[in-house]
Amino acid sequence: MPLTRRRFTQLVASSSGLWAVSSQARAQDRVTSAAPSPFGAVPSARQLAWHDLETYGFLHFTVNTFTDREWGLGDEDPAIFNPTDFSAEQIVASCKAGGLRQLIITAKHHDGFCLWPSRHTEHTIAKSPYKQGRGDIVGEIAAACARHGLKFGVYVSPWDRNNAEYGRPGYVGVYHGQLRELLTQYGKIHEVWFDGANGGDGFYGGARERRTIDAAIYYQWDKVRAMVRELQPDAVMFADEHMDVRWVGNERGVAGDPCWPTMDEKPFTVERGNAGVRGGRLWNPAEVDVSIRPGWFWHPDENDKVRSPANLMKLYFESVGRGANLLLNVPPDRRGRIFDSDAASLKAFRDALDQMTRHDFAAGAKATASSTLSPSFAAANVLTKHGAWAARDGDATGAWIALELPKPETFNVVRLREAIEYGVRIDQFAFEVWQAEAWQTRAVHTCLGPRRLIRLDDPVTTSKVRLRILKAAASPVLSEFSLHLLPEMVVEPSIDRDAQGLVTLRSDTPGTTLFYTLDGSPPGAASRRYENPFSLPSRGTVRAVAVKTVSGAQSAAASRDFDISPKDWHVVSATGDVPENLVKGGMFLGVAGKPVDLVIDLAHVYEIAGFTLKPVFDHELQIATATRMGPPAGFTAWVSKNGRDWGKRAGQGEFANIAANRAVQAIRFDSASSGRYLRLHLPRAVEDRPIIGVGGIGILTR
Ligand code: FUL
Repeated sequence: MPLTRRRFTQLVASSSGLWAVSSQARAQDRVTSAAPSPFGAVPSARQLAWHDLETYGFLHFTVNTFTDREWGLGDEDPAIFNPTDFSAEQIVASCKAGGLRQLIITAKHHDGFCLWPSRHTEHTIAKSPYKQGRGDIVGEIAAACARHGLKFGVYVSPWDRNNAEYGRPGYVGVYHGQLRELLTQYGKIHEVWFDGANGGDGFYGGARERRTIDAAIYYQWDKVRAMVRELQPDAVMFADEHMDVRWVGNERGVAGDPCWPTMDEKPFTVERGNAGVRGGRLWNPAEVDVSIRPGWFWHPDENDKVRSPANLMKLYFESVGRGANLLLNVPPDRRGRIFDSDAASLKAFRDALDQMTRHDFAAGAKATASSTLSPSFAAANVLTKHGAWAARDGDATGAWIALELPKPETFNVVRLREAIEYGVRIDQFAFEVWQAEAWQTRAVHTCLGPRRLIRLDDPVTTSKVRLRILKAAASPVLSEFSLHLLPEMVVEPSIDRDAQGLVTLRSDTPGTTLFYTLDGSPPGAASRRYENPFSLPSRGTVRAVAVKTVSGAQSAAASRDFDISPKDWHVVSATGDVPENLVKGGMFLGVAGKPVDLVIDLAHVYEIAGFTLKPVFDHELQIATATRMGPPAGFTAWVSKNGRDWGKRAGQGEFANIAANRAVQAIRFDSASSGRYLRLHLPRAVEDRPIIGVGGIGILTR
């Protein structure tokens, strides 16, 4: 409850004994400061502090950075971990310049390699050449965060593909011990990140086998929770479910709309993680984890695939703007620094955001409302940093608050926040502007919650705005209603090619013209203008920009490398439904409980360096199929000239992180083989789902 000025004077006066408060004054005071009663679930103090972070960073850094993998196997030689020019200062300063308020480092990823000298395993930085084995990257990052005023957190993977005892009782003590080291040796920790990826193949001290565990039981979460609470009481814990902060259900950077901060006790599904549960008993808000690059770790061939400032802004509105927090991964490179283009993009995104928030056009407005609970909860509080407007009890659906600005202003972003310490009260609302002598609705949304940012397609000029509550479970309590102008930012176009080899460019930004190049040169308004889909059956790189027709504002360049198109290909055999979909696009589903074997005739002989596999998204399926279907966990591949003689296999491996991140997987063989036929054996789906689903196969000839 906000402390009003009057209450404050009273407290000072009575505590100093100078002024006896009369009973009449006390009764009066109860009326002026009457507070709303909380509705439903409310956040804990640590969750409230977490909500204020809005945007923070992930640092994915380990042996994978040097092996070019997304998931290490656990058999990596620590000697490969050797950043040549590591600088915690550069990493933290770049993240701070990008407005990230906390950094979470992968202290240990699934490969088991510890970035600090853990006493519970030999597989650590102490065995690496970095600082002759005397380095401690967790410590260096923690110290740099403290210097720069950023909060600090740790990711410590429960799944450990290195440890010989993994899957047996012995490892659990190791894991708890490692966690204890992290919680006691590095000062204050504000978030502990428990990754849901669990079990499966690993090195496991040389056993090289598949081990399965029941994650809900094996790690003894009750003990883990108690340890974190005892040693770091202000830290929030992240996990898919049943911790302080939940997973949003995808790694694409998109929260549901709505994205309720509450959940119930039913089992987690990606849909429920994405949308939350209205009226759920638990305060369990969503964190949106996404990388600034296609992968979580730094890969040299993704240096031209860094998200642009406009793309980051889109992510921001689709995560933070829907009340979630954005956990943006910025992976250090092999030097041990944030790569230039990642740092530059992040900084440009933040500069635009700062430019937007710096000025609030609602400042100085006159606020009126359908009702006010008490003077302490006056409508004008929505214009200040503290306090809130509360409507009278019973004034819920149909309540409104209006702002009359000192003069007409032009804006394109509206920021709204419920005072969540009183719960989520608003189900649905409309934002209206006064124009042509009438209220006009500009946006309608379900869920206001911790934060709602409305981004209007075009700036609007007006001197009166209104928020109308279309449905509420309790009288609204609103802590912010502000108006801003986001500088124009044009998102780069998307570039897609269909099975016939036709390339389509698309822009989400209305009023843009698209331009492209095919020779690798930077595209601009003088490049070829995109009118219709064009044919690109063979290999090529398409680079494209969107240019706003009226203002001339230009997007960053989008770039896509295409290999041979599947136009002339043919599926010789495949165990499952609609084999041709493997090359023509669409969905291929295997037979329940069976591996998938498939052979593709590529029509010509190519030097085959690898292949691509497009996963199917669960939301593309009927719910019943989605829970039974999963992308393949791994593969064995062969190449043949005639489709009969296959020789030795061209490659074998896993599709790293395919369950959570449904991006196209690009698999490169150790060496290229010349052939016309590609054969794949896909033994099982992830998470032991019965049916294997595939959204398409491609080849890599470079
Ligand atoms: C996933 C992991 O498997 C990825 O490698 C990455 O760390 C991501 C943040 O979480 O579950």
